[in-house]
Formats: sequence, C-alpha cells, structure tokens
Amino acid sequence: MAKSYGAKDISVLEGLDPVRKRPGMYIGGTGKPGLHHLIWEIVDNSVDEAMNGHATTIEVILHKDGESITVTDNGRGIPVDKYKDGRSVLEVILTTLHSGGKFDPGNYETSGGLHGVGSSVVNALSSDFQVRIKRDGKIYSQDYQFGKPLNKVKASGSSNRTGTEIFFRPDNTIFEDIGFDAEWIEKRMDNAAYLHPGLKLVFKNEVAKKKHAFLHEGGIVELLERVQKESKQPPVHIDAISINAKNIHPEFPKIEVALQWTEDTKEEILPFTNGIPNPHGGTHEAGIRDGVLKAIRGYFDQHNNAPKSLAISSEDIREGLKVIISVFLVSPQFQGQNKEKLNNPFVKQAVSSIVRSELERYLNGHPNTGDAICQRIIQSAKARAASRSAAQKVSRKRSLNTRLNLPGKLADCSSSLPEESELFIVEGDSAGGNAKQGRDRRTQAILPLRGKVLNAERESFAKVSSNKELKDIIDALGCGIGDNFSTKSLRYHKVILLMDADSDGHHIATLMLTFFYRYMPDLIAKGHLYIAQPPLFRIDYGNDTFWVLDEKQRDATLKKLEGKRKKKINVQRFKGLGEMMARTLKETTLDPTKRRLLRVEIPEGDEEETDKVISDLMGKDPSLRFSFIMENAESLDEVDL
Ligand code: 0RA
Repeated sequence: MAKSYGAKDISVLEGLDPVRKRPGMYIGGTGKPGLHHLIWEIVDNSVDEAMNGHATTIEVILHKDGESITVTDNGRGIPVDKYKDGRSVLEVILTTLHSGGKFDPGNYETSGGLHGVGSSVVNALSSDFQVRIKRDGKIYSQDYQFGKPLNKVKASGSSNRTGTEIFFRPDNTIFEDIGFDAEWIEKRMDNAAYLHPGLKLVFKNEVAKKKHAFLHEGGIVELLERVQKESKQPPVHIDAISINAKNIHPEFPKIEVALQWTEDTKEEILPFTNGIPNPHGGTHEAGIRDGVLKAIRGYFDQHNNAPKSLAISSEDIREGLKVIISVFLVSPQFQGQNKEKLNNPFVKQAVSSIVRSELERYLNGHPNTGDAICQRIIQSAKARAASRSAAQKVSRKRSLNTRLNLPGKLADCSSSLPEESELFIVEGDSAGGNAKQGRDRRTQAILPLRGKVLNAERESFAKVSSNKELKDIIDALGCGIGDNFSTKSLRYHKVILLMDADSDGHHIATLMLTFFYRYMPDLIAKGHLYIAQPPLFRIDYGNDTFWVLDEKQRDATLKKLEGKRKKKINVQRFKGLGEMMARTLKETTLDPTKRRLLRVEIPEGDEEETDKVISDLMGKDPSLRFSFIMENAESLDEVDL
C-alpha cells in the first residue's frame, strides 16, 4: 500500500447511519453469528496487516464482563496523519463506510475484509469503541460511542513499538445478546493460524482466566494432519499432497490445497476463501471434487490398474478423502449472510483444472503413493459391491427379528423379502384354513380375522389401535400406523383382502378399506392394497371347469356353452370361501399366474369425493355400505398378474 493513505484509497465515502439502520446488511444479522462477526471484522484487518508482512502477532482479549473485546496487533498502526478535510486518517477510516471498493490487486494476500474497512462497521454498532495506535514513537488514542467520536485524536506518552489496539463493546440495543462465546472465538483463531502459517494468534479469556496461543507453521498441511488424526483412521499415504498456485487469473491470485486419502469412510472437505471458512462449500469445493475425480480416472486409465469387471464410482474415489482448500479472490461473492458458501462461478473450472493437472503430475512422480491410492479406491469399490448384498442380508435379518412380535394366528411366509411377499387378510377361520392349505408357503402369508372389525371411521385412534383384529393387522404389516406409518418397514408389498362375495364379505371389506384409508393412506397411495376376487360360481361342462366371478359372467358363459349343447352343464354357487376346496381356492384366487386382483386406488382428483363417501356412509345403513364397496370395486383398476 502507498505511503500516503489518501482520498484515492478511500473510494466511496459514506456516513455510518446506514449501518445502524440496517445492521444485517453489513454483518449478516444481530444474533450470535452477527455479534461475533464484529470480532472477525477487526481481526481480519489485523490479519491483512500480517499478510502484508507488517505484523506477526494478534491478540484477542475477551474481557471479564464477557461482553467486550480488545484486538491488538503489532503492525504499522493505522495512520493518524491529517486527511485533507482536517480530520485524521484514523477518524476517516473509523467513521466512513467504504462500500463497493475492491482489493488492490497487488495487495492480494488479504483476508475477508478490505484493509481497515470493517472497523467502521464495528464502530457504528458499538456503544463504546476505543482505538490506540502506537506509531512514530507515540501513542495516539480516540474514543467513540455509537460510531461518533467523543474527541479528536490525542497523542500521549511514548512508545518505541508500533501497532493497533481496538476495544469495543457491542451496542446492546442492536444485538439480541452481547455475550461472546469463547469457544467460537478460539475455533476461529485456531483456523486463522492454520491458514496464515507463522502468524501467532493469542486468545486471552479473562472470563475463564485462560490464555491460549495458536501458531501453526505447517499451515493447511498441518490442519489436514489434524483432520486425519481426528478421524482416528490411518492415512493411505504418509505425505499429504499439496497443490499451490499463484496468479491463476487477475481475479484469482492464489490457491492452496492439501489432500490425503485415509482409511476413514467419510469424505471431508474444508473450504476457505480469503482465510474465512465456508461451511456450505461452494464453487471451490465443486472444483476440487471435479478435479480429483478427473485426475484419478486419468491415472487409472494411464496405468490400467483397475480390475475390468469392477465399476469404480465417484463415491469410491472420494471415500476417506480429506481436503483443505484455501482460495484467495479479489472479489469473493458469497451466498448466505455469513459467507457460508462461495459463489463466483469461474472458480469451479479454474480449481478443477489446476487440481486435475497438478494431482495427476504428483501421482505420476510418486507412483507408490499413486498405487496406494488406487488400491484404496479399488478396495472401496469392492466393499460397495459386497455391501449391496450385505445390506440385503441385514434387511432379511431385521425382518426376522420383527417376527418376534407377530400375531399368533398369522401363518407367515418363509421369504423375508417384502417385494415378493403377500399377505392375505381372510375373513373367518375356515376360509383361513383353506387359504393356508392352498397358498404358496414361500411367498404367501395368511391372517384370518375372527372377531369383529371396528368401524375406524367412528372410533377414536386409541380404540382402533387397541382393537384385536386391527392390531393383528398392524403388527403383521410391521409398518406402523398414522403418523408413524412407513412403507419402508412394510413386510409385504401386496396386502390382499380376501372376503366372501356376499354382503357380509362386502361389509367387512368396507370396514377394512375404511381402516386402511384413514390410518394407512400411504399403503393405498403406494399401490400395496389389493382385493382378491374369488369366484362366485363354478360351471362344469364335461371335463372342463369354468370359474366365474358374478351372475353376469355366469350368464355369458352359459350362453356360449348352450350353443354347443353336447355335454352336461353343471352350475354351482359357492356359499363362502370356507366351503371351497383348498385346491380350488388356490387355482382361482391365490395362484399369481391364474388369479385376478383388483388394486385399490383412489383416482386422482377424487380424493375429496372418496373422503366424503367414507364419512357419509360409514355408520349408516348397511345396505349403503354394500353399494359403496360394489361401486368402488367397479372403479378399481384391474391388474393383470
Ligand atoms: C491503512 C494504512 C496502513 C495501515 C493500516 C491501514 C492498518 C489498518 C489496521 C487495522 C487493524 N490493524 C491495522 N494495521 C494497519 C499503512 C500505514 C503506513 O503506510 O504506515
């Protein structure tokens, strides 16, 4: 920076009123992050001074009251000479809003803010603000309240040192709570020490009477080492890989990356812009992912060392990868009030191409490291393939465990894969017995209903969920009820109501539908609920047998057969499923290759109508219930299986 600090350096001048009117615009908000932002603004200025080679130590003091801070650095000290309007440069800096300025490109090693710029915002939002400058053998000081100077800059005493010291107490009429969090301060200072290797940051906590110094000569490589150690998993290669580049582009003066594969399963990327953490990542993080994937794929291709049959996914490449990326930008753009996410679009491509070429070059120059990384990735790809089948086993085991709570009268199927399993809910014990005999034991489960099924429309949730018959259904399905319902734990992907084709059967089916509709609507929405269609008539014609569902089909079939009139025709009406032979039940109703099922659906757009029909009819005349189920059955989608 030029020796004279004049008007040209302070490009846009504005008073501090806008800051007090809309603090959120300048510090992101007036909650806890905004409050701490005040410290970062001041500290960042001192960090800039250090990055320019003029300061080596920054001290932050959290005072005893926990509500005021002093930040000191041993830099050159903010200039105190006269500005053209007669005030001191110091006062101009502390009372002027510097909006829209840019970094001096020659002066890029700068942290988050403009040089000295944020301090006016802190001043504006502080009920007390005191600055002390050591410069030119003297100590200069000035006090402010709410951004307004109480006096002119005073010179007092003498000092052979230089530096800037700023004390501030946030304005408690602006912030919700002005108590600082020592842990936040410590963490941020520790981070800054990694990002600015050699810079010593001291935190003096007068609340806890503790002092802690942060100094990390190893920079982001040392930070990476810490991340790796915290993962408690060994590294795949001993030396971290570092990638550094400068002057990538006029807007992009510097990038530093440290990366290392570890035996951990978690990928971790810690991204920073101008020394400030971006917890939500952004374009630098996207760039690093892209660059690493391309470099590794390139390396695999060149060295031909991946098993042909093995598919390597980006997850495999990223597994256990730990990355620190620190970019410095002339005009960083962020998303989110606290710079959570970097937004400059050009950064992604720039980072990706640097990382790609530098990483590939490194691996080619360090083949042992390259091979170790490839082995790690292949191991992850194999594990992923193996875990797919392991996951299936686990889910099988899990459903085996849930079998412990199954209702006693359930005849479960032996398969525990829900996709191939079916549950028949059958009315009555004798029908249940037939169904048990006629089923495919592997995939078909039978739950006979004995007692009365409650009308779910008229009873409370408590009563419904404690009704024996409904409770058995809930337990057998294993997927919970009401708000706790989840098809993830559904034990059968087909739930099939099997009722007699008479009015009692219709009544029970209606009660069941009402229950599912009110308490497990997702079971219907996701297409898991079906109605079986047992035949009502058997027609024998010589050695041929026809099963028909209703009178209409019976008449149509008889008409066809009467045309022939050669053999004896016998028509039999089933009284109920209980009287049907197990073999017959199997052939007509259970066997997936021969049966016909109706899938229960609520046609789109008819939700309200369905709701009304259910609430209108349930609880009134049983004949109305009967017509409801019949009508609905007609409008149900037919599923050919
Ligand atoms: C403007 C010009 C110079 C230094 C600074 C600002 C400065 C600001 C802050 C804020 C916190 N600590 C700081 N230290 C220095 C350069 C003055 C010169 O040329 O001597």
